[in-house]
Amino acid sequence: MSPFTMTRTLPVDSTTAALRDDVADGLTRTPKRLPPKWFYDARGSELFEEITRLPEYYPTRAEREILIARAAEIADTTGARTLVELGSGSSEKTRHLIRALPGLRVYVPVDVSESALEPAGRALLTEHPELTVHAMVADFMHGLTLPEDSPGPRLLAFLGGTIGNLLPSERREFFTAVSAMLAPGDALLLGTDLVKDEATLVAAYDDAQGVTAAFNKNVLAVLNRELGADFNPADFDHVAVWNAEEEWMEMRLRARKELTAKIPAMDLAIHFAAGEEVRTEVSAKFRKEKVRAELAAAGLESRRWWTDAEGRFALSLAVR
Ligand code: AVJ
Repeated sequence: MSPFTMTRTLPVDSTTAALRDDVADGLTRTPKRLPPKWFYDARGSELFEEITRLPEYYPTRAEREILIARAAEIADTTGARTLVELGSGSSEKTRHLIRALPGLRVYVPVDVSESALEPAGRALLTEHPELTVHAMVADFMHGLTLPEDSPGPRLLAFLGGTIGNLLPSERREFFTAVSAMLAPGDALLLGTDLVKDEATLVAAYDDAQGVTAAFNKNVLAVLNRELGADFNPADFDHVAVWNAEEEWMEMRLRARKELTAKIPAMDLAIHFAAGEEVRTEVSAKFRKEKVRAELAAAGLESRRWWTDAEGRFALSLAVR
């Protein structure tokens, strides 16, 4: 069998349908909101890569620091023969993990973007010809089944702090789904950004160069291209605020004037009052006890908690 296979459980045309649903629901309610997954077209993914290199955006560097320091411990604790990575993207950080896992046989990168999976999977095979790569084009929130060839013990990695993009109810669903996917003895490696001072958080989501502003406004370009909408990104300001009650960062787009955007593909006109905002992302920040409790509620027992030297970001290792 080929060491590289690609399975798609996400229908090719599901993207526009899901986008329409999210727009129909999110832009017709008050206050307006859109799910953050729509940032990541080719341009948005590029902008996010740029964000990870910004001086203000610490999570990527902090998580890499932990992964490098703890890769051997993760390998010892899990003895993983299969590594499943959700939202694998370019698989850059995973390389540290893969190098440290001597018993690893199968790597299963899962992403909604086929264009990210193909080159990343092939590049990994060049470095690790002993691996079998089963790439999966799937939405991990909806019916992800692991490939038959995924020998235990399995390690499922969800890195980057992307768990923070889910609302609390979605998080519960996610942990339950993950737990159901794992067999006893399998493990979850989870990256979570941590609660810290407001100034550091706001700077990370409102950088001086305006890369995050461009990333945020890119969702309007996605709506224009995919649905024929007529948003002018220049009509909106990028807003990043710390919600202290919910302990999450919010990104919003604020209309600079009263305007109506037309979405002909949906026979829809969206009115914005001057100053009206649409929430485009929540990025939750965590504390140790909350992570532990949420994992436990899904039947996942926390075994390790590691942070970077500055205590900004954490990796949790939990077993089923
Ligand atoms: C990729 C979801 C972890 O929430 O920090 C970066 C996305 N948003 N800057 C995050 C993001 C604004 C990022 N995640």
